[in-house]
Amino acid sequence: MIEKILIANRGEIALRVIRACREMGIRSVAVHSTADSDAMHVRMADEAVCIGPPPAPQSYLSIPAIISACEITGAQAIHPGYGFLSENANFVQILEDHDITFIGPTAEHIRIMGDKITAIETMKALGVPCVPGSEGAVPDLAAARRVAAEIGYPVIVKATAGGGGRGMKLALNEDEIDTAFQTARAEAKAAFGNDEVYIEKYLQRPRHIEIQVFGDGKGRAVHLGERDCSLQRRHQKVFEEAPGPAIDAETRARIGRICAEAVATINYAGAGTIEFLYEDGEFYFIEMNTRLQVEHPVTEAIFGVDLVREQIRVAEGLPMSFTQDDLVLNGHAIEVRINAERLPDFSPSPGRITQYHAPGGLGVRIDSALYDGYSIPPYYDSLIGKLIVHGRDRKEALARLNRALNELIVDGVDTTIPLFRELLEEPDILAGTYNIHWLEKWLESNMG
Ligand code: MV4
Repeated sequence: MIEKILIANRGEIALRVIRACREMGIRSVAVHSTADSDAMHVRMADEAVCIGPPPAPQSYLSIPAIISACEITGAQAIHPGYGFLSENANFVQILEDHDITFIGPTAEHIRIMGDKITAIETMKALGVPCVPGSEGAVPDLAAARRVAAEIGYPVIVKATAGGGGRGMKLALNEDEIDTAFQTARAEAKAAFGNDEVYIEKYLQRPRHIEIQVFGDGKGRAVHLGERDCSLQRRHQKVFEEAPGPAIDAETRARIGRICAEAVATINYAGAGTIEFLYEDGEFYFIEMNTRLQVEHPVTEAIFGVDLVREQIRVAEGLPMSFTQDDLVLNGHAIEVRINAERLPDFSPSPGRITQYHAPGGLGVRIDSALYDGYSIPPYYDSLIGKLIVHGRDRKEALARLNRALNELIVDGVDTTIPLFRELLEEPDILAGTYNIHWLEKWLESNMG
């Protein structure tokens, strides 16, 4: 039994994990940098350990500091949250060697999915539909030309070590393949120290649909439907919803079953997200994330489950507390990400919060580590809160989002809140008719 969990993270996700621990009667340990001594996660946890100076490589990413904090406090397990060390296979390997339980999948599964080529090969072998593309790495220019001509233009060259939009180059026709291949390779080498690239057919106007999966590590797994996360700016999601407005029950059941069977087959443990591009009624696998995601609350809302609690159960060797048949989709949920950023350029806006008022009422959830008088430090990412609304249907969720946004007050710093008030006036947002390019185009014509 896990009696004490160390949370190797900060901000709203650290609170999210502490809350699950409390409800399960598990003690929590916060770690923090010197910039976060006054942070809410430090106050809310049962214990706190300072692990280093403000820059993340010396604190939240410092494996020795975090393991020392475990030893000092007697924490038997680590929850990584998202970002930081959450998808670091070496970290998970080191924890295994120290007999500290990692609340998440094995180092091996993280490694497989962290390399996009092995991820695709694995998923393809498991019957998951993938984008037409090269079989594995493309070794040289001659191969790139041949593969691209075979697939048909446009194509996209991607770094196997990339992901989340880093290390991709588009080639619209054969005049562009040489440059695309060579720059992708050079940039991959510089950014990741790994110059392996692969080529896919470029899909021109897909949606980003991701399937939430959950495995017990012993061959059982379920899916919890999809999230439509197409509304992104520079590969940062800003608005996410579940279910996807373009996905019907039959489609959900079909792709969901494929994903659940795939992760069951590999004995995957814990929460995972299988990312697809969805175009003209077809799913194309692109990547798998082996962590709890920022947008997990929309899935929790519509299925009425606590995904962090399930992560902890599975890490303890317990079964999940539900089967596929127990999971009944109820209503519609939307999340908007509140970032401390200045519009129109989304530049960081750290500083002191002079007034904070959170909305409430039926179907409203706020995940945030803000409080009146808190100073947002400049060292970390700009997410300061998530507003999640749940309604009986999409229309009710949108009305509730509008209402909650009008109650929400965050003063003292600039935030993305005004963006959401504007988006809720857009016919395409209200109708759910958007794809991965919609937001960037809208920002271009509405914010210059
Ligand atoms: C693609 C694509 C079109 N065709 N792959 C960007 C992030 C990374 N996760 C995958 N990405 C894309 N891969 C093929 N074969 C278009 C994108 C893409 C994108 C994907 C999801 C959400 C937003 C996006 C914005 C630009 C490009």
